[in-house]
Amino acid sequence: MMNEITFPMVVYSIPSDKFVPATLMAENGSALIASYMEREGIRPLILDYNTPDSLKVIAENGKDAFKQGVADQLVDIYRERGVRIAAAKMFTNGFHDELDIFREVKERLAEKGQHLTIVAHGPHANWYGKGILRDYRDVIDLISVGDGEMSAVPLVKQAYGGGIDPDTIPNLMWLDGDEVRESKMGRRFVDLNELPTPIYREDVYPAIGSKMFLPMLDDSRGCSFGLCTFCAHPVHLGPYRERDPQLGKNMG
Ligand code: B12
Ligand code: SF4
Repeated sequence: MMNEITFPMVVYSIPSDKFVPATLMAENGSALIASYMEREGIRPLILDYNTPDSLKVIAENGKDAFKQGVADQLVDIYRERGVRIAAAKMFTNGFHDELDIFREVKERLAEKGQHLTIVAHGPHANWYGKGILRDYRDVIDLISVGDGEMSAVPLVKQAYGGGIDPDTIPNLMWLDGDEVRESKMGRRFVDLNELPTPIYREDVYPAIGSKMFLPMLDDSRGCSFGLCTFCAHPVHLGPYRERDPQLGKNMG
């Protein structure tokens, strides 16, 4: 039954050397997707490791021990709740550590016959998605490109239904043999005026109490200029779209 499904969304962007204080801010995109999940009776669980507690453990025990602790915790949660699909937000910071953790989690679950599908999203997954699919095919199964609003719920429903058919879900990339494929549904862009309120409750987002709580107002996405060669925003965020300023005023 759908209401017994837990959908975990891991947020991990702890850099290998210096710490970036902005990682301590509450995570906007996962809290937004959590809202779509709850509407459908799916239980979202945001596992945000960008916290002061993580830094304490790293300072006291070192990074390897910390990573091992994260992997152990994820294995326990995914086993206990029979998780079949999980999300991994990927920033450039912490990218390789996150891969190490998920590789171990996948392997340990597979040893007990539990297959885990991992969908990567976020800035690093968007920019380097094709390379990630080819180079880390043992870890990452799908990449969510751009807006996740239209793809997250169907992915979870299919994962617990008859199996995932990525061609029926927009904004996805995956590896087919050695070729990177994109969904036949193509790219879709959400209407920002229809965005729900992100969920920052502790039962959904257990680490929220230790985050800097400055919620982001998603007032625009995309870029219609799109000519700056160094910039990936036009590629994955699509054309410039604004949210009705009145909605922002009401939310405030
Ligand atoms: C707002 C913002 C911030 C805020 C974040 C606040 C918050 N509460 O989340 C703050 C100021 C904290 C911040 C900090 C930093 N940021 Co910043 N930030 C942005 C910005 C402008 C918008 C991000 C955003 O909120 N988008 C809207 C939300 C709703 O989208 P989203 O989070 O991407 O979520 C979508 C997907 O992830 C997906 N999704 C989510 N869950 C799931 C689940 C499933 C199953 C699926 C299918 C999809 C899916 O759907 C969501 C909705 O569409 C982006 C640029 C951009 N326009 O993307 C840069 C950007 C993400 N930031 C960047 C950087 C570098 C940083 C910092 C490292 C800066 C610094 N030196 O301190 C820190 C690191 C923060 C961290 N967590 O590690 C880079 C990342 C580069 C990279 N490759 O990693 C970006 C891309 C800007 C840039 N071009 O340089 N940032
Ligand atoms: S830097 Fe990127 S987002 Fe800004 S105008 Fe250039 S292409 Fe658009």
